[in-house]
Amino acid sequence: MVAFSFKFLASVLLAIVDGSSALVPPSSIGSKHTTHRKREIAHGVQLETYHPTGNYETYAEGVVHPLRKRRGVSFKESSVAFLQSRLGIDADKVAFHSGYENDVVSHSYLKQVHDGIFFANAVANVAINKDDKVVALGHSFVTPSKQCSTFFVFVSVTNPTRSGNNAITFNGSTSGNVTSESGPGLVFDYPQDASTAPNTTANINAARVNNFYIVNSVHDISYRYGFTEAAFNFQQENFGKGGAEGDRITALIQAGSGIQVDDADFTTPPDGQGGIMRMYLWDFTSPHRDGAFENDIVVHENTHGISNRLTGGGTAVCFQTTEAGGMGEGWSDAMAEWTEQTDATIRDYVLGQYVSNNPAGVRTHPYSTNKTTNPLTYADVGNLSEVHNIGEVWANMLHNVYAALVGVYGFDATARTNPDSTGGNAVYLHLFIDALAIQPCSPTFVTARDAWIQADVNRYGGANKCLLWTQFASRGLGVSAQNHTNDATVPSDCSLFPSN
Ligand SMILES: *[C@@H]1O[C@H](CO)[C@@H](O)[C@H](O)[C@H]1NC(C)=O
Ligand SMILES: *[C@@H]1O[C@H](CO)[C@@H](O)[C@H](O)[C@H]1NC(C)=O
Ligand SMILES: *[C@@H]1O[C@H](CO)[C@@H](O)[C@H](O)[C@H]1NC(C)=O
Ligand SMILES: *[C@@H]1O[C@H](CO)[C@@H](O)[C@H](O)[C@H]1NC(C)=O
Ligand SMILES: *[C@@H]1O[C@H](CO)[C@@H](O)[C@H](O)[C@H]1NC(C)=O
Ligand SMILES: *[C@@H]1O[C@H](CO)[C@@H](O)[C@H](O)[C@H]1NC(C)=O
Ligand SMILES: [Ca+2]
Ligand SMILES: [Ca+2]
Ligand SMILES: [Zn+2]
Repeated sequence: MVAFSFKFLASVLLAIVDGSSALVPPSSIGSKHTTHRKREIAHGVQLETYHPTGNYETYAEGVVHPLRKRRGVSFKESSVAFLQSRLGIDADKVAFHSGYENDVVSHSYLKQVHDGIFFANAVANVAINKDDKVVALGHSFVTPSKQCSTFFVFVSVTNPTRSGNNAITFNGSTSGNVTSESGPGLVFDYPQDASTAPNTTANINAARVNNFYIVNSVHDISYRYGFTEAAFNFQQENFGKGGAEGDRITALIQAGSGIQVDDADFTTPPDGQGGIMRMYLWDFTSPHRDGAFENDIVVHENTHGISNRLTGGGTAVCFQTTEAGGMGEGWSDAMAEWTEQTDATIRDYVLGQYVSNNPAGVRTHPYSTNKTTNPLTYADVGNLSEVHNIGEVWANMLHNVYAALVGVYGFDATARTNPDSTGGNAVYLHLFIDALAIQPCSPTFVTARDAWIQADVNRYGGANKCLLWTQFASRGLGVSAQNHTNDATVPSDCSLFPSN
């Protein structure tokens, strides 16, 4: 979402667990940001949810698992055996939820079982590299003193106007009229007339086509970097390539006939159920402007689906805490920025300038490597409670990482279609996607940083270790950062690395 939190339509999750019951004691990260989230579920009704602390360990080149010497063992069995041995629990307490293998690691997403009952948010993820060694373990397993329940309310995804395998776009609502607009030869030429109302037939058609195009572009870019069928993406058909299908994105243009203004949102149900993007009109100008024409807002919304699906194995329930929800906003802004940078000159980036008719856009600061232009650091998170504000801190750290990678490796204009590119923008997007898949459920700034550094070991042999540490540390997320207290230190072997 651009202006308010996300996806509570899709999932209301109650996880009631005694804080002292964690199997492995929670780490010293003490702020409620990392374990709680308050949200309004009806007018005046607030719900505070608790989510077990996500413990996270990364192992650089990897550690052995108990089944490594046996032949014919699947990565699923290996990951279950590793979790059992690491936590000292029985096999019947662990169930395999989902998993897949990509070009650098295999991913297993596990859940805790007790007497055949699954624990909401008591999950684990294990990544095993091509050397058959475990490189990352995230878990929030708990002792079975109290039970958790999960409830999902789903909106049901069927009256097409603009449809394809990855997206279907409607005017207003899914009960909107069915019109056929594909011209001969698949020419989609629907010019916008910015001087007339956004809800003229011409402008609605233009908005639909633009939104459809951007959603398909995001599908194709993210697919090439690892958000595939097996990695729980959004497609109507999966062509036998794994994952659950029937879940393309439904995009509603001028949702609710454009009555709501100045916002956009995205609902992410689990893999196999379609994502819903709702775009609205913005009333900063006359005539009003349609969010479906602001490409970075479309990308921002779409990226909620990507981050929610990649983290935790397609369950889409891993960003429930305040900190994780905030970081979700950050990943969305960062991906939007990635699609808007066009060359090796790293410009400050501002989201939402068109709809707001304001060069400052809809965030508090431009994303910038300049600490005067954007002074946000990790410590600010402790003082922030609104998810978009928290997201700005994370997105700005990622902006700095992006700038440093492009500074070293240059910018490759083919990166959108060429994931084998060695350009800094391609390296960045690989780490972005890879890290989402190996980080724990309920990620924090600290665990998400660790996931980036581990992702770099997995794919690039750790070539960017010092670059990454230096950039995170420059914004307070150094080696000893915790509990929203800044730390600027980098590992000792990185101390001579240039900072910018
Ligand atoms: C974390 O910070 C909060 C607020 O500053 C403080 O109340 C809490 O005691 C701290 N926890 C730890 C473990 O340092
Ligand atoms: C739906 O569109 C068709 C033409 O595409 C038109 O004949 C019909 O009247 C429309 N229905 C409504 C309710 O607008
Ligand atoms: C366009 O929106 C205006 C209100 O903003 C409304 O009065 C008008 O009826 C709408 N036109 C169409 C074609 O829906
Ligand atoms: C869009 O939907 C509104 C009602 O939701 C309808 O009045 C309008 O005619 C539709 N416009 C187009 C171009 O389909
Ligand atoms: C950072 O931004 C400030 C304020 O715009 C400007 O004065 C300063 O020169 C900038 N620093 C660099 C290194 O560009
Ligand atoms: C957070 O707020 C407290 C109290 O207003 C203030 O003392 C502290 O400097 C703030 N921290 C940051 C990083 O802005
Ligand atoms: Ca899917
Ligand atoms: Ca823009
Ligand atoms: Zn958002």
